[in-house]
Amino acid sequence: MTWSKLKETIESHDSFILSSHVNPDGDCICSQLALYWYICSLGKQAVIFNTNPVPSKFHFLENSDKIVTDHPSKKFDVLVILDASNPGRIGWEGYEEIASYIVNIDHHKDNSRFGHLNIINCDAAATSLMLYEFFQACSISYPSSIAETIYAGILTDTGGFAFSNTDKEVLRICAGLAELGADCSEIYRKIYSSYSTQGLKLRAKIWSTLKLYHNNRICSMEISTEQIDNLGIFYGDIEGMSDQALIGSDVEVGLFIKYSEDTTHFSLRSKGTVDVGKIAQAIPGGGGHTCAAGCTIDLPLDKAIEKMLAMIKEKLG
Ligand SMILES: [Mn+2]
Repeated sequence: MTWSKLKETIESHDSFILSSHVNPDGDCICSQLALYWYICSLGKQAVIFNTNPVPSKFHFLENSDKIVTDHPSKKFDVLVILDASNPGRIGWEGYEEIASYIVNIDHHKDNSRFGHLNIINCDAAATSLMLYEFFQACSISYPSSIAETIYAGILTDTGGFAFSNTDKEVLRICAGLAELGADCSEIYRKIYSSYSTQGLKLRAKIWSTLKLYHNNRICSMEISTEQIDNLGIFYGDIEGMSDQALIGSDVEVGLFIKYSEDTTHFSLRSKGTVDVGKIAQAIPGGGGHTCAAGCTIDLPLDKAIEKMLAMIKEKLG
């Protein structure tokens, strides 16, 4: 059984580095923090290293201040990559050299199984939910702070229990986490009602760029990296804007676009008629799920939008 293999791997090594994908979301951070807690609880050494910092809305999570963005100079026994489907997603170089054994725990269906130990469950609503399964399978009991962390990871990867990956099993697990001490409304408030003043001003700017295409079936909003930098906020603080592009009743595909002079990043959302994961995968380095995906096209904004709209229209018919 794979979970016992993970437990054995942790028990038989001493030092661990945990990493996840660029622009980390709630599931990245929460799955890392849950595993970090377990490794530390055994008296072993663990470092969490991500390319980008933790968005401020997740600062309430225990040990989120321990996550570093400086590439560690030392080597570790084991590298665990969580919630990332291929090494390109982690955004840093030299992952093969930093540890001799690589574990990948993930739920993306485009996973390339690049680890020595791959624990991949494409049916799991979140990687954090897989950590819940690990603790269950190995009878590992954990404090309420970790129930809160796992709950927060599931909450964010299901879009606040709104995406189609929310099912009775997810709700049952979350009810169990609430029983263990996760305060549902408090966690929701901290994550979803936590915008900084600058973040709100930026959101107003983004809303003003709304455009509709293809009989209102495609909606896009955009922001330049220059505007983001000028307001001095983290990319993660505008993470939820991609979901906002999908709230129109006629809209089937939503796009949230971040662009610089010659590079255009798309966060894609779908209500299910179009598999945006497939669209993102067609672009090198892109990927994701049926209803939520991302990719970067190395073209200026207008050319990149043209290319993206053509791909979506072809699928929408
Ligand atoms: Mn995830």
